[in-house]
Amino acid sequence: MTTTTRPAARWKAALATTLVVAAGLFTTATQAGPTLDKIKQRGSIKVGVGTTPGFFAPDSNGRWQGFFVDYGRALSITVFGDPDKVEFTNSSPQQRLPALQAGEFDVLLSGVTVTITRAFQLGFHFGPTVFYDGQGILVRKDLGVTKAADLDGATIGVQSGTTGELNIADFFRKTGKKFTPVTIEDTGEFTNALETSRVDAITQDSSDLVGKRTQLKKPDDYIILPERLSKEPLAPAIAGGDDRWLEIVNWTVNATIQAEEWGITSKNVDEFLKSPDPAIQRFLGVDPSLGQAIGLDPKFAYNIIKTVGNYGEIYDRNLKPLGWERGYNNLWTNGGLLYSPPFR
Ligand SMILES: N[C@@H](CCC(=O)N[C@@H](CS)C(=O)NCC(=O)O)C(=O)O
Repeated sequence: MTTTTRPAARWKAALATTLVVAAGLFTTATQAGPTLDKIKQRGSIKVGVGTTPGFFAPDSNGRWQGFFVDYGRALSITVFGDPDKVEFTNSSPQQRLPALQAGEFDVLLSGVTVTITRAFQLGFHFGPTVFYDGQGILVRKDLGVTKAADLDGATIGVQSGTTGELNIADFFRKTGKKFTPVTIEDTGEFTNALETSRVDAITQDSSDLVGKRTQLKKPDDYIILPERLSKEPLAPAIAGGDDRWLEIVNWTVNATIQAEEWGITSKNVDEFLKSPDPAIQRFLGVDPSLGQAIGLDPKFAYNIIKTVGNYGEIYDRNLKPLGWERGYNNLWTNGGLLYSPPFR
């Protein structure tokens, strides 16, 4: 055996050094970011939300609760190590994207659908999809309608600024049927239009309709038609131009999904601190090397799981009471679409 370094090995060593230097530069570049700087200076995260039971709604004490709200608290934990350094504000579908662009929010957790024009034309970035949804139609039962195509000639309420406004027009164009859209910005007015028979039906993400139906005076007088007219992958939305903030959003969501995959919950997370699995040790910060390498508190994932729980716990706490099945919103290992990239 010779100890002389062969040319190929030397070349590899040189390349490795270059990569390490490049990685160093890249890390520095991703540290800077206008949104994250602003959040840190302000001492809190500004989150735009909707108002739908289960997803985002203030409780009787005025404290915001819900599936998306829990992701706001998880973000607050990643940034500040505290679930409550976050301020939730309701914003209409029409107002929220311009407000995000204007810097009034740091992130929207309001059921925003990822679309290509929102990415390219409007310059928004999206975190991982946290809820796979589809557009539904809520209709008065006494119309005797059982499928969307039966709504030929109907008057349908749509919320301005939503993908639903566009999808319903596509649906009727595609099927060669007619409808009269009534475009409404205000959410209260939107459901009110259905109750006062100003419209025959309203269309929105089914997540929204399921929650809003529970708020109607006579929910049993209305049904949600079985079809889903579109794909509505709902994800956290942020303004472009802050890579590090985007990665914080990405990996905060991923942590909740990865924890569920490993069976780590808010109840048993302390048991997992004794796990011999090096991947789990890095994930929970028992081995701090991962957190140190990425410049986050090595305990960030542990703190999220301990405080708000894993994806399944967040889902069950907020959405199970409304009768939601996991469906697509299940782990890839259970036939769903949720899949976290590796924490390494
Ligand atoms: N996913 C659709 C619709 C989003 C949407 O309208 N979401 C509902 C909540 S799920 C909302 O913000 N409603 C207004 C409110 O709740 O105040 C989009 O991105 O255009």
